Amino acid sequence: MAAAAEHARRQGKNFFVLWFDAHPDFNTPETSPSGNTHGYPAALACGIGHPALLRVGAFTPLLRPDRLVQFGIRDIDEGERANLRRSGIEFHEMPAVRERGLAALVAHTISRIQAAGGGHVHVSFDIDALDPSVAPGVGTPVPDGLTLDEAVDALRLLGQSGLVQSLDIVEYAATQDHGNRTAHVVEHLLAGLMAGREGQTALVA
Ligand SMILES: [Mn+2]
Repeated sequence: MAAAAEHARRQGKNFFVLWFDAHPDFNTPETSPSGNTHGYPAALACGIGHPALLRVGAFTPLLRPDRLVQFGIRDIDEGERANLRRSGIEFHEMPAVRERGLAALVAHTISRIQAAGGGHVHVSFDIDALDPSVAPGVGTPVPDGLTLDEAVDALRLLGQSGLVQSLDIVEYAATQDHGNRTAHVVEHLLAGLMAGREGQTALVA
């Protein structure tokens, strides 16, 4: 994300992050019950957290809080929720995703970004956004996640938008996987994004 933010700045583009995850990863050392730095990166990207960790990128903040949108969230710590609210982060928890539909939420976000003049959209996809029955190969499974169809449809829309310039798919835990099932799911996710990018140059890191 730090590298993508730096690239976007060099191109003179506004930097947006669309974050798919069961977890907001918006803790700070003060709010984290576990003290696990794994729960910090979204907050750090927005310039919130321990000074030593804020130095990971070339500059800080990497990202304006109003340019971060999170989907599929269903495991939030209390202090973390307060951090999200204070920063004004738009985050869509699973009940809202079920009610409005992931594709509709993503389509709305795409329109908003286009209306703001577009920019560099980075997609950060934590595999635990998916339901553990779909993708068991993750370190921190949380029930009631996205279906594979929901995720692939959303990524296809993002591919079609032409806005996505960089992508990470994270948290694959091979030792937790059942016969490569989750690895194949990741292939479907990538295929969804690329299907929407017909005629465009693939730029995936
Ligand atoms: Mn996660």
